[in-house]
Amino acid sequence: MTTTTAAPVHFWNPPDLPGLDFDPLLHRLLHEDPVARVRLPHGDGHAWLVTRYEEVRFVSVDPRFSRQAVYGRSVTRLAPHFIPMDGAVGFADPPDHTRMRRVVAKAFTARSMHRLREHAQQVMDRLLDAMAEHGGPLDLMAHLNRPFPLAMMCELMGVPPADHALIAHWSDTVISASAGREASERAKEEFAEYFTELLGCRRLEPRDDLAGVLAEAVQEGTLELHEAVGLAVLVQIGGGHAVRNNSANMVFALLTHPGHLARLRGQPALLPQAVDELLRYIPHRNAVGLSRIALEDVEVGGVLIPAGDPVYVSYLTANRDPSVFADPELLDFDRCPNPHVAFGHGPHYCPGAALARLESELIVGSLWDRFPGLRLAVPEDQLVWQRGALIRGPETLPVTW
Ligand code: FLV
Ligand code: FLV
Repeated sequence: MTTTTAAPVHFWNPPDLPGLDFDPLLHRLLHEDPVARVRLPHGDGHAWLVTRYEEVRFVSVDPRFSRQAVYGRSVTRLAPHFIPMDGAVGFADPPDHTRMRRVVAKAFTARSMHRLREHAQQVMDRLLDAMAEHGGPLDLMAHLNRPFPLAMMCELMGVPPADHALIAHWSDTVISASAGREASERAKEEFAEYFTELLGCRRLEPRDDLAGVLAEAVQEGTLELHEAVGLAVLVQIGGGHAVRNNSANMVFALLTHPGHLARLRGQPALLPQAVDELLRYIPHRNAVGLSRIALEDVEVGGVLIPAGDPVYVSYLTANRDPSVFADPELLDFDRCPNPHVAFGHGPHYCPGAALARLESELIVGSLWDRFPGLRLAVPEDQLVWQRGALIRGPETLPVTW
C-alpha cells in the first residue's frame, strides 16, 4: 500500500555520543519508521530518510534520485555549509559523474596501490619507531591515526611533506560542522587555490601522481579545471579525515573488546574479515551526509516520495538491518559474507575503498605486533570524543604499553 505525506517530521539534532554508541533515533527509525521525514539543524524544510538496507541500496543506484539537483538548494542538513565545491564529483550524476570517476580510477590502479603499499609500510615503520622513542603514554591520534592516512593521501596526490600540515588544517576546517560557515567556505577557497597551483606545476612538469592525472585530464579537455580541483579536495578530505577517525575508532573498538583482540592476534589471517566487520559496526558519522533529490514521484518501501523532495539514505542503519545481518548489534569477526555498505553504494561508492582497507589493516595489524601490551592510558569513561562533528572519532586517544 502506498501512503501519502501525512507522516510526522522528526526533529533531528544528533547528540554528541561517546565511543561507538549508536544514535537512538536512527535505531528507532530503522525499526519503526524506515521511510521517515526528518528536519536537521541547518537548511530549510524537511527531507526523507531511508534506513533499511534494501531501500538504501535502491535509492543510491536509481537515477531518478539526483545529486546534481541538490546543488544550490537549501536542503535541510547537519552541516552549516556544503562539503563539496561547485562542480565536484559529489554533486554529479551520470554521465558527467562517470566521466569524472574514470579519471580518478587511473590513480587507484593495481600498480599505484602496489606502490602505495610499499610507501605505507615505510611510513608506518617510521611512525612506530617514533612512538617507541617517545614512550608511553602518548596520544595515538597525534602519533599515528592522524599522520598516517594524511601521509598516504599526500603521497597519492603528490603533495610535498612540507605542505601536509596545511592540507590537514584545511581538511579539518572544511569537514567541521562547528568551525562556522565562513571559516569552512574560506578553507575551501584556499584549498582550491592550492590545488589549482599544484595542477599548474604538473602541467609544466608531468608526474605519475593524482595531481598529474588530474592536470593531464584538464589538458586533454576531459575535465574542467574546477571539476579537477573539486575532485582533489574531496579525495583529500575523504582519504585523510575519514580514515583518521575511522581507524581510531577501530583501535578503540579493539581495546574495549579484549576477546576480539586476543583472537585476532592469535589468528592474523582473520585481519581482512575483522576490518570489514569493524567497518560495518562503527557508526562512521553523525546523522547523514549529502542528500539526493527525487526527479519524479518514486515509491520507496511503500511510501510515495514526491518529485522535488530531498532524500537521505543512512548507511549506518543499513549496516544494522537485521534482515541482512544476524544479531546486527554484535561485533562478529566470523560474519561471512559481510555485504556492508560502509563505503556507500552505487555510482558514488568510495573510490578509495581499497586504499582505506589497506591503511586500516596496516594500522590494526602493526600496532599490537610492535606494542603487544598496548592499552588505554585513561579509564574509558574519561576519553574525550569530538563534539559537533560530521565524522565521529575521539578528540585524543591516550594509550600506553
Ligand atoms: O564522500 C562522501 C562521504 C564520505 C564520508 O566519509 C562520509 C560521508 O557521509 C560522505 C557523504 O555523505 C557523501 C560523500 O560524497
Ligand atoms: O561528512 C560529510 C561529507 C564527507 C565527505 O568526505 C564528503 C562529503 O561530500 C560530505 C558531505 O557532503 C556531507 C557530510 O556531512
